[in-house]
Amino acid sequence: MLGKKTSPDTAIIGMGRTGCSVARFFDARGVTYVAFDEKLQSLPEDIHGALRSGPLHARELKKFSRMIVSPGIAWQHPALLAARQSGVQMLGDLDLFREHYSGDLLAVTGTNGKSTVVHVMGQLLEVLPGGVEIGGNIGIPMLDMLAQKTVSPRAVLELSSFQLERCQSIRPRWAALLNVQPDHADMHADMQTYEAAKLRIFAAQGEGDAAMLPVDACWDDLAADLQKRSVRVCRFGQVQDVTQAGAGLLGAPDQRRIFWTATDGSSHEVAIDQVMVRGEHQHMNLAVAAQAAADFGVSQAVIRELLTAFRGLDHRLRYVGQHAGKPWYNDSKATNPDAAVAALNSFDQVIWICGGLTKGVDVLPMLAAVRAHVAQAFVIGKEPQAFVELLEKAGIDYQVMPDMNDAVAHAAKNDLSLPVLLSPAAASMDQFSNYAERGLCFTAAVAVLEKAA
Ligand code: UMA
Ligand code: ADP
Repeated sequence: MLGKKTSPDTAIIGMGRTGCSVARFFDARGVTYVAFDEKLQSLPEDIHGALRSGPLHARELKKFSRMIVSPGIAWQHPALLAARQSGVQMLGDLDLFREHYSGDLLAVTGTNGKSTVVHVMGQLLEVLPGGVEIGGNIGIPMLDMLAQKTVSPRAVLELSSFQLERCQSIRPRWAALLNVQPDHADMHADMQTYEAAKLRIFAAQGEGDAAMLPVDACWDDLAADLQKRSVRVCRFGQVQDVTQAGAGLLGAPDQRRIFWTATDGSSHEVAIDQVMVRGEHQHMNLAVAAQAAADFGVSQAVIRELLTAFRGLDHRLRYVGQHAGKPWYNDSKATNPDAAVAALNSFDQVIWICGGLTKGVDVLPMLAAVRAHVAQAFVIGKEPQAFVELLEKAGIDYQVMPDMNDAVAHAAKNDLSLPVLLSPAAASMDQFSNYAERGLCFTAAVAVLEKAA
């Protein structure tokens, strides 16, 4: 499909990490293209193609026969829509990856937990001969994975709804949908469209493939459809006994265990008190990763060892330390309400730092969790109103803070020796360049407390 041409019939739209990796991929194969970006003024020096900066116009895009569109550009962007309607083929980098990768593909999607699951799967599958590559939305553009001298015989991709939405076809040998929760309402027309994008992960699966789905009844029809297509379906969730799911959590809270199923049908467990990460949501993520590893032949001993050694990823409900008489937790990656609810539910009572960009998502569904677990709140972000309404409704004492440093300083002054939890329930880009910068700003402000003490 990749022909060598002198006059480019291919456009790359969006020259962020994805667009640049597509450009390098084409450069390495002698494929010519024109790169478009609405903001960038120049390309990195090692990229050969020409850049057209400025607003995208349909009349210009219609001159190309195909486009590789970056995930961060709205699929409904008027210029893209018009070009699509006039017959221009639009693909994602995932289509190029699928065409050029011949190993076993494992893919993970869902609103929350993807990076954690992909990371743990990466650590577990690494022990197999030839190891594993991980990439995709986790931050490693997937075509970069193909640029290495030796490419592993298996790859795990974290896939966002945006990547799945613009991919024509993908057939992972093993695929997991972790959950679908409200997020990205500013980019998808509605929840149905968002969910439909995520479900594309299973669309081409058939005999010999495996799918993991939550045990909740809302996924029963999808499970039945996949089974009709001879896909091996494994459900996961919190259950009473191992006959109800292939993987998940078992037992009362004080006797909770993570379990998964080996290929011979035997069930395996790790007790929660041996696991370092906090929160049922994180334990469930470990169960999914354990199941993937078991499906691909990783030994039960290795799975158990890794699950008990895993400390969690940075900015995902990570313990920062004991400062000013309180334990501090960084969950900056909680960029939507469900992630923050999962964090709040992991504690009895907390002092909560929240706020940022809601991306059009309603925060009021957090009401019950906020009432149950928040003793006092500090709201950051340039649009505090939604959080103010939530906290007023919940009857929780709160203050709006100009920035993270103030929020941390005020939280430290609280007399209660409760944990302080940064779990914003919102994106960070109003005050930070990304969630990681927000998390680092939080941990730096907490470290200052230590010095001041
Ligand atoms: N641009 C335009 N017009 C637009 C929007 C963007 O020209 O209307 C240009 C920007 O100027 C910029 C480029 O497009 O130069 C940005 O491209 P991009 O937003 O697609 O970002 P990438 O750098 O390619 O990163 C993407 C993912 N980003 C998004 O989906 C928003 C990264 O996920 C991913 O790690 C990377 O590809 C490699 O696969 C980040 C993310 O925030 C972590 N993902 C979202 C999330 O997890 O919630 C989905
Ligand atoms: P993603 O890559 O999907 O954003 P991460 O593993 O980076 O997932 O976690 C993002 C946020 O979601 C973190 O705050 C994390 O604690 C939270 N989280 C992880 N798993 C779940 C889950 N199953 N339900 C709700 N929140 C979750």
